[in-house]
Amino acid sequence: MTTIELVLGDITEQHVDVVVNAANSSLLGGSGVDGAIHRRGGPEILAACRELRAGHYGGGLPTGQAVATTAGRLPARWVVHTVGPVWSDTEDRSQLLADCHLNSLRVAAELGAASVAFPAISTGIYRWPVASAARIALAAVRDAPVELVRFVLFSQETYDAYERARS
Ligand code: AR6
Repeated sequence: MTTIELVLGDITEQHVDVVVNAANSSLLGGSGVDGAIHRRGGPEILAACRELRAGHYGGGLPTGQAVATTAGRLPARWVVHTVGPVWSDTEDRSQLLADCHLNSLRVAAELGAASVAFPAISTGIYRWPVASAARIALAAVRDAPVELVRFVLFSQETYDAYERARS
């Protein structure tokens, strides 16, 4: 049985095995949670991302996929980078958002991680409505291959949406 926790807070402060980053396909950083992770984690994370781009991920990380790096100076052991879909009014991209969660958990389990913290992927710059994102995320982690999944929500509004989607 996986324990699912919701907390209001900053994902860069979480003492878990894996912190999931809502990255973009370049893997070379951005704003929002991506910016915070690189800022707090230090240059080791970017160096590891550059190596990935120089190797298997020369074309970038496709939407819905996930890949691990060091967590640098973060209290976590690894960062798993995933790329959420940009919200679309005309196309249903829900499966890609579910895939972000499923693939991040698979990569975490392959590393031997027991605890994973997720941000509210795609709900910032990528404009996914938070009530919908919360439903998709919570459904995707239901049978997670790890002991603990913690959603770290950065605003009360996002926290409340996840709480509503859980009940
Ligand atoms: N801890 C937890 N959640 C956070 C933090 C934090 N420190 N900072 C922001 N959030 P976003 P996206 C929340 O925009 O929509 C980047 O530039 C934020 O309030 O970070 O998937 C990437 O490089 C929101 O609820 O990610 C991509 O280009 C959630 O994290 C693009 O943004 C996600 O917001 C990805 O957009």
